[in-house]
Amino acid sequence: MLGFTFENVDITKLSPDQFAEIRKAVPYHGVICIKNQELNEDDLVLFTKKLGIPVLLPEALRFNNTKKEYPELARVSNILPDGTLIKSHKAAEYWHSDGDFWQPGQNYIFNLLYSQVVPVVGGETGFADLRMAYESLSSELKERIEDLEVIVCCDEIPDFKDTKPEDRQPDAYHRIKHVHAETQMTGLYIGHTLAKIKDLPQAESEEIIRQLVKEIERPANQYMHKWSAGDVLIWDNTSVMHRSMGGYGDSPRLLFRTQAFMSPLN
Ligand SMILES: O=C(O)CCC(=O)C(=O)O
Ligand SMILES: [Fe+2]
Repeated sequence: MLGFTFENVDITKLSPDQFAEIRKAVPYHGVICIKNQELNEDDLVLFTKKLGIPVLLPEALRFNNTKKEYPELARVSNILPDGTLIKSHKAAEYWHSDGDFWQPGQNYIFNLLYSQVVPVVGGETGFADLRMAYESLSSELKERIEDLEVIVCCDEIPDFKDTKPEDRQPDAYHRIKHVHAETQMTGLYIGHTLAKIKDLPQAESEEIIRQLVKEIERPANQYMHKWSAGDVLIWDNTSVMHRSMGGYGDSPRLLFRTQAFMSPLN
């Protein structure tokens, strides 16, 4: 169920049926890969606009994308636009859902990540299926989390450290038991591994999150994507969590990312 690969398609020249097939596959498979694409910035933005409403993140969260004409793009890379390598670069090496800081419903966000430079070692992106993680909970734990909510606070998200106060969103409360509006599948939703549970003492909140993360980290619930140049990955941040698996040392790695606010299909 987790992951699906499309080959022999060009995302700049999809028929309406091909586009619909790809769009529909994302929430069910959690993450899909489209191989061998050759895309420029305009292609990435155009395709993202077909998916939904592009997310415009504060400048600090676009990382080193300095191109003002493409505010939809983030540069996920250890190479600066001028070619300089950022030594010992580390980012996103913890399980999270992008867009968890948006309010419930608004957090139905697809990510698109396009690979241009693949490191010679490491650099995989990991995915964890939140539906499989929910299914693997004990019945006691399912019952325990039934009505619980996580609190996602921008101040606790590492990427927000360089943003301005006005870039921060109000705290978002999300039900941990998440029924997907489009697939009707039930999954876990915790946003990120340091999120706190509403109305619970710190120690109890941490203990429940620890038990949930144990299921998310079960290898049987995961897929590790080994990048090839030209891969486009699209994932649903409410069906899967993701993280960089790191391990690329100072080997160059360059990916471009866009995000789209999605509306459930009828
Ligand atoms: O670098 C990666 O593998 C993942 C980065 C990430 O978390 C993202 O693009 O949202
Ligand atoms: Fe991310």
